[in-house]
Amino acid sequence: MERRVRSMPVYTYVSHPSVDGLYAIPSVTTQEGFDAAISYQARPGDIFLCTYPKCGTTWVQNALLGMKYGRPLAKNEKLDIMFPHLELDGIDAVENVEDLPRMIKTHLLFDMTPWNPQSKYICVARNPKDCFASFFYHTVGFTHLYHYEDGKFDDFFELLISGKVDSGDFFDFSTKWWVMSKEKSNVLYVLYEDLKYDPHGEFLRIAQFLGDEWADKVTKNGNELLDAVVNFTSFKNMSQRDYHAPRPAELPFLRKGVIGDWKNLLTKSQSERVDEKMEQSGKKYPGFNKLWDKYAEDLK
Ligand code: PPS
Repeated sequence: MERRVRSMPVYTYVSHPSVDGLYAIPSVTTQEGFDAAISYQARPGDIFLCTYPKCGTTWVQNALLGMKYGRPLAKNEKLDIMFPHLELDGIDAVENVEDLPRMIKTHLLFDMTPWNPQSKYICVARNPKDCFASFFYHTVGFTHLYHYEDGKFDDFFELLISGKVDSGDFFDFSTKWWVMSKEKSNVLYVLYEDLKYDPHGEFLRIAQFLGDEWADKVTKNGNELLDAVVNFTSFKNMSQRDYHAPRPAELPFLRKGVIGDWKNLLTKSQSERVDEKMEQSGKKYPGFNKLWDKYAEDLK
């Protein structure tokens, strides 16, 4: 029998007052699960890692856990248990984290994210073109979630550019968190590309944002822990571990981890459409469209 090729990944669609129409989330979640997740009451001290998918979440999760425990994740420890994904792993997984401060991953738009002025929110953003390329391979590779193993980039690009993928629109997500980082002292905005060029500087900035005790801890004994965190979260070292299995061997979760890989996937016209979206975002949120200018050479 001939296998049916899907033109769309499989998603669950949920509603939320902050979005027009429906919002796509991975198919393992239901509207009830989603509603329960976003009803989580953020506590003082909670650390939220707020990312659009494929922008460096797993990297920074490992770094934050490294700062918390002073060591890398052990082989028998599960990232999703120690640092649960709110809307995917559910509210119980978050409540079950006993060692405080709780660290919580989310891809939710700002208006959906549980808010507490005494929680901390770290947003990691990446240039949209590399994010889009990574998101395609993510969706093709997680067959049990999306059933999109035969997906074509040209089709998926149309979903990405119109915000119809799971976790919504890249530009809605990234602009709103950027604006909040300017307005609220408990929101920090970090670029994936800055992490690539200066992991020491950026992880120190994250530690300082979390508070003096974190900064003191990572810089003690001549930056001992900071150096260790940079080392064990290098792409090479993190690649020793199988994140979020099962995935096809040729599409590991830690795929390339570079700046500018989009050139191998997006056409000139797709690239120009992303540039156009950036320009529009800049008109609405002046400065946002300039965030990646310093990496223009790498991104060309
Ligand atoms: S997810 O599924 O949303 O949690 O994915 P996320 O972790 O945000 O993003 C995965 C991409 O980040 C790259 N990555 C890294 N790059 C550099 N250094 C390190 N240590 C690192 N860890 C993860 C990973 O390779 C994915 O990007 P691509 O471009 O697909 O390689």
